[in-house]
Amino acid sequence: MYNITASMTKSAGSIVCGLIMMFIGSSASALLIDGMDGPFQSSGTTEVGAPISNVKGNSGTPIPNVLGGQRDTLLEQTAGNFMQTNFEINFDPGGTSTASPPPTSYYSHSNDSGVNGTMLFQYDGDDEATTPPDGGAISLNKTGLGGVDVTDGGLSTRFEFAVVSNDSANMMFTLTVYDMDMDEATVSTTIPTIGSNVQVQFSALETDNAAIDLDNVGAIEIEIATTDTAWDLTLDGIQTTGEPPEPVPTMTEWGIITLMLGLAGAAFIRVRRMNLAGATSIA
Ligand SMILES: [Ca+2]
Ligand SMILES: [Ca+2]
Ligand SMILES: [Ca+2]
Repeated sequence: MYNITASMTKSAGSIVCGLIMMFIGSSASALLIDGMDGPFQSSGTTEVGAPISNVKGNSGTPIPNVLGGQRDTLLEQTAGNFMQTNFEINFDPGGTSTASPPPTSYYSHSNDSGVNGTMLFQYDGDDEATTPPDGGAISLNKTGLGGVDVTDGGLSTRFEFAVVSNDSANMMFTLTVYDMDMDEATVSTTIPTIGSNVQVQFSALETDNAAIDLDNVGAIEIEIATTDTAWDLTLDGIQTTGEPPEPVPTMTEWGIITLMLGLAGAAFIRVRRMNLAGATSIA
């Protein structure tokens, strides 16, 4: 038989839990920009004055774990002719995995001795042919993402870059965000040489341009560059994340919680009495 009193106890408990969760805030949220997964993607050998663009994903076959389904890259060697600068996505450290793609994949950039090369990642939706012309630059569609909310409903507070390894003390990330009404904001930050994540706070972008609308983003660009040669860098992904604010309940809200706790307690006592009464009658 449906036990309405027990049901009331459960419902009251659920409401109280819900109210408490609502007032203390929910768990952290995250929006993935690039998981550095998906189909293998790499550059060929390049040299100074011959940048290599490379695109993965289009409207027919968007690649997974990439905002907008397409990753546009531009690799440009800036020093050291006849030696190689290159990158791989789906890089398998140690090359030990037989799975394809490997279970843990990364973006890895390496430069030979005496070589320097810059890297540009562009997340601007499906705007490129999958096979751009050799040496051709990638184009930027500032509204290609169509108005993505990178704050994830206000829960995220920063961009975060998962750094696996970096051997250049002068490694710089430059993040540029474009919104749908043609504002843009740029922040540069140094990447530590020890393996720790790099964070770019939304507030830093808003300081650069107060008109930037992070809840209405049209494109994102990330440039990686350093003055050093022979640098190597491995990244595991790019996302937005952040702990939500934790509002303190007002006196009225505390009153509602107290009332609901009282109702739940009363219902619990009622169920206990009914159960005890039942046990007595059986005996
Ligand atoms: Ca694109
Ligand atoms: Ca593009
Ligand atoms: Ca704006």
